[in-house]
Amino acid sequence: MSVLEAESETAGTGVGATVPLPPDASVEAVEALFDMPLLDLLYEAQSVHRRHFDPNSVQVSTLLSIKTGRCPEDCAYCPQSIRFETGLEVHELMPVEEVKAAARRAKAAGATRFCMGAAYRGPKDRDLEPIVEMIAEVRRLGMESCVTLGLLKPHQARRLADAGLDYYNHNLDTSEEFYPEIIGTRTYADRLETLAHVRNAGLKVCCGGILGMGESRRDRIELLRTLASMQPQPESVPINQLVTIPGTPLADAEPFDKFEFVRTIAVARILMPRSHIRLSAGRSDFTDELQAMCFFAGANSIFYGDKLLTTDNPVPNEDEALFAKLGIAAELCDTTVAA
Ligand code: SAM
Ligand code: DTB
Ligand code: SF4
Repeated sequence: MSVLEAESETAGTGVGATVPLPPDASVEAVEALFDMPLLDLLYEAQSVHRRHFDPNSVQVSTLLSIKTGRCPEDCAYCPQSIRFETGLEVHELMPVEEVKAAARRAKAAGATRFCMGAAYRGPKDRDLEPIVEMIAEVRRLGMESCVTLGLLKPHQARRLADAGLDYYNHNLDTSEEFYPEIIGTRTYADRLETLAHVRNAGLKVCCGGILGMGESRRDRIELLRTLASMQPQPESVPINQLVTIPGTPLADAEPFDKFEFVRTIAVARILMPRSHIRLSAGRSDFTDELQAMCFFAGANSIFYGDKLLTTDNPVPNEDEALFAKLGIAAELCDTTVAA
């Protein structure tokens, strides 16, 4: 049986919830969580997780790059920046019909959320019109829709909301302090502003970061504290492990410690008890056992399909086998609206 057919009966909870920070989410308190013996931390995170979610249910999203490469930004991790020679196969915005066909294939494979990514600093108004049609098709198919298009102006966020978009993905990537080491062409404040426009337009927020860029634990703590202090907290929190791309400034970054990855997931779960925490980029590099540990730490969402935007993801067969071995079922879509 496909992993996507084995749906659990319990959909996720907590969409749009305003969650007060735990009584003490000071730097010291969050540091103390990171410092806990690993098994105590996992036990705490799993206990929180079970209060809010079915522990054997994982949300499954499909990702498609609708505009690839030639991005003017200088994000040091990214294969799609025009500033780095990464040998990427570039393409302009895909024709609407091609995206619609891909969405139909995703639906046929059982996907419940379809996410579309574009390598823009931010979209021009005229770029939004075909994207609005793509969103409408995803909704017609009865899937949740998500796009990630870079910086947005308020009227653009409203345009997307009017089109029926469910989620907007825009990551903070790291702490405010470390951020300038990674990105020079837009600021942390720009990102927070876009996130505010997205929220004000009534969209659900998908916002997370990347681990393994040379940041310190203190930076990871600050990233999580910033995410957790957003009110409401982001409904979806992707935690990416850096995928090192030859030609980018971070090509030779040291491999990231896997237990630190698990700890970061666990602390995210404790600080954002009702959010879906997504085990995102980097999964190709993880063993089954490590992924199981991430699920135990409170991760409850993945990207399903053999490609992320431009890099490899585990092939569907592997994920199906993993879910079967762990007794995990794909979460039902918690949106019933179809245009
Ligand atoms: N251009 C838009 C933006 O930056 O907001 C949307 C697309 S961008 C590729 C989406 C996210 O992918 C980035 O915010 C970053 O967190 C993640 N990402 C990009 N390259 C990555 C890599 N090599 N490893 C891990 N995550 C990556
Ligand atoms: C997110 O946080 N991770 C996804 C999604 N949001 C758009 C993208 C990961 C990209 C990894 C590098 C690539 O495939 O190009
Ligand atoms: Fe462009 Fe987004 Fe890549 Fe940054 S992460 S270079 S904004 S595509």
